[in-house]
Order: sequence, then structure tokens, then C-alpha cells
Amino acid sequence: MYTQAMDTGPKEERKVVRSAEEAELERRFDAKIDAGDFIEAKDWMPEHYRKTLLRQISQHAHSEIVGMLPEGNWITRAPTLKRKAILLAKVQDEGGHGLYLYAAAETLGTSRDQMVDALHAGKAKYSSIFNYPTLTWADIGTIGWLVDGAAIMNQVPICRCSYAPYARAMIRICREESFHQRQGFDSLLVMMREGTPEQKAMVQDAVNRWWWPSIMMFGPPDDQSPNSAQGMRWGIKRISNDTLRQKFIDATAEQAKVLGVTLPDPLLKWNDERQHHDFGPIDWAEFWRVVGGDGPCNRDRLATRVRAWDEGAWVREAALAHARKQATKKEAA
Ligand code: FAQ
Repeated sequence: MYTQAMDTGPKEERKVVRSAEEAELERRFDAKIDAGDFIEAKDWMPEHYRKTLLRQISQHAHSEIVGMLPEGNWITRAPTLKRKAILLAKVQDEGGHGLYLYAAAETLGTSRDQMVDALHAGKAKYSSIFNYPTLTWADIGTIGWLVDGAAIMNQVPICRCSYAPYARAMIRICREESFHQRQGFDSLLVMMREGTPEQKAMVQDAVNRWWWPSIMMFGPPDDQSPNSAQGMRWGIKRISNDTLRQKFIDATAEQAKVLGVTLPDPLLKWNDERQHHDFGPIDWAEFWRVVGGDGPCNRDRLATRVRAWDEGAWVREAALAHARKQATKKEAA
């Protein structure tokens, strides 16, 4: 039940025999993609393009919503009113991102209820990163710095995704994620510069725990990424998993020096020849274990989402009843 295997419907089988009309539509679609034009919801698109987008956007939307949980865990325990207000706003932003993304996915013909059902049934994926626990306050700053930092690195290229409703949603999301990353860095910087030795140790411990899961967020290596080639061909993905991971590591290694923390990789080292940082081997067995449902918090995250959905049923019913009442009033007027 808790495996995150994505199966929102019967597996797509690409039609081998197509009508001349369909072949012409596909030719025009390919020409648009090649010219770097955007595809709108009303435009013709190959079924496989639609399903690929739906898979990625719904996974992205679920990540934003499940991603509210690890941080939500600290709202009542934030150390100051200022930090509490910032955290509340951030978690609320993530909820908003989920809603834009569900709306973008709905333009592809699958309802939000269907996507939410797939998540709750354990059939839809969300980012592996949100299956790790937030043990101390320093985890909150570290999520902002590393997790939002990785999310921005991955998401800025999606602002140029060939599917226009997704690209438009991403522009606003990226602006907000950028604020999230800075507030996380700022929160850690305050602890590292003005904190007690215990607080500094807490930051280092959080960074040690979140570093490797953060660099796994970019997905499997390019040569083991079954969706990359087609995603790149269609302009859904613009930059490969490994290239984004390397860009993130290069940027973050420098930021770690400013913070005064070390990153838990003894092989992390600037390589003058490559003009990039070298880094140690990633534990892909751990990544697949977490994606497969057996991470530290998978069961808890899903159970919490399902409970929140069930307990919120009366709110949805009340909102629908109110909307119906308003519509009847309008009709009568
Ligand atoms: N976790 O062939 P690829 C955030 C799956 S939002 C779980 O490389 P693709 C905001 C992948 O789905 C974070 N599963 O796949 C925030 C595929 O399985 P499928 C989420 C993963 O799609 C911050 C299989 O492995 N961001 O953080 C992961 O070409 C703080 C093979 O992989 C997005 O979703 C993973 N990490 O590339 C919120 C961005 N990686 O679907 C709160 C949009 C891979 O065939 C607090 N998504 N898989 O069953 C993407 O850019 C892409 O989907 C990738 C994966 C790059 C994630």
C-alpha cells in the first residue's frame, strides 16, 4: 500500500498504426516543440506527452503538499514569534504551490480528486526527501537552505517547460522558493554566528543528515533515468538530473563555507580541470528504498495526509454547499 509506484491508469501503449490526420497533427506538434513554441491545454498533443506531463506535474504537486508535513511539525515549536510567522508563511506557500500544480495538471484531463486518490492509495509518487524526519529546529533552516535550494535548481528550467500551464505555474513558484531558500540560510547563519556551541552542533548535525537525501532529489543518474530522454526531447525537462545535481553541489559547497559548516562527504573537492566539485558515491540503494515506500517516514506521511483529508471532509462539504447556495441565489436574481 505504501509503495510509491506511479500507476494512475492503464499503462500507455503508443499506437503503432495512426491515421494520416493523426500523423500530420503529430508532425505539427513536433515542429512546434522544435521551434521552442509553447503547447497550450487546448492544443493537440500526443497521448504519451500528456501522460508524461501528468506523471511529473502530479508528482510535483503531491511533493509540495506532503512537503508541508516535515516543516509543519515545527510551527508550534518555533523559537521566536518572527521565526514562527516566517515558517507559517512558508508552509502556506507550499500549499499554494500544490494548488497551482494540481490546477495545471487538471488542464490535462485528470481531476484533482483522482490525483489525490492515487496519492492516498500509495500509487502516486512524491519527492523522496519528505520521507526524512525533522528532529531539531536546525532541520527547518536546513530544509530551506538545501531542500528549497535543490528544488529551485531543478525548477527554474521548468519555467521554460514546453507545456505552458506548467511553465506559468513554475514562474511564481520559483520566486517564492527563492525566498524560502534565503530564509533557511539566514536562520542557519544566525545560529552559526550568534548561537551557543550546542546550537552550532545542532546545525552541523542537521546538515549531515539532509545533505545526501538533498542531492538524491534530482533523481537517478542520467544513465538510469528512464524518462529523461523523452522528457528532454519534448522540452519538459531542459537540463539533465546529473547536470542539475552537479550545479547544486557546486553552488552549495561555497555557501557551506560562508555558513561555517562542513558537508558530510570526504571526497567533496574542487576539480580545477573539470571546473566542478568532485563528490563521493551516492547511495542509490537508499534512494530506491525510500522511493519504494520504506523510508524513515513514508508510512507516517501518508497516514497523516489521509487523516487530514478525512477530517477535512466537512470543510469541503460546507464549501460546496455554500457555492451551490450562491449559484442558486445568482440564478434567482
Ligand atoms: N523522489 O526517469 P526519472 C519541493 C522517480 S518540490 C521520488 O529521472 P523524471 C518544494 C521518477 O518519478 C520537490 N521519486 O524521472 C518544497 C520516476 O518514476 P515514475 C519535487 C523520484 O520524471 C520544498 C523514476 O524515479 N520536485 O521540494 C525522485 O524524468 C521544501 C525514474 O526517474 C519536483 O517534482 C525523487 N527525488 O525526473 C516543498 C520537480 N526522482 O514517475 C516543501 C518536478 C526520480 O516513472 C518544502 N519533477 N523519481 O514512476 C522533476 O523535475 C522530475 O520528475 C524529476 C525526476 C527530476 C524529479
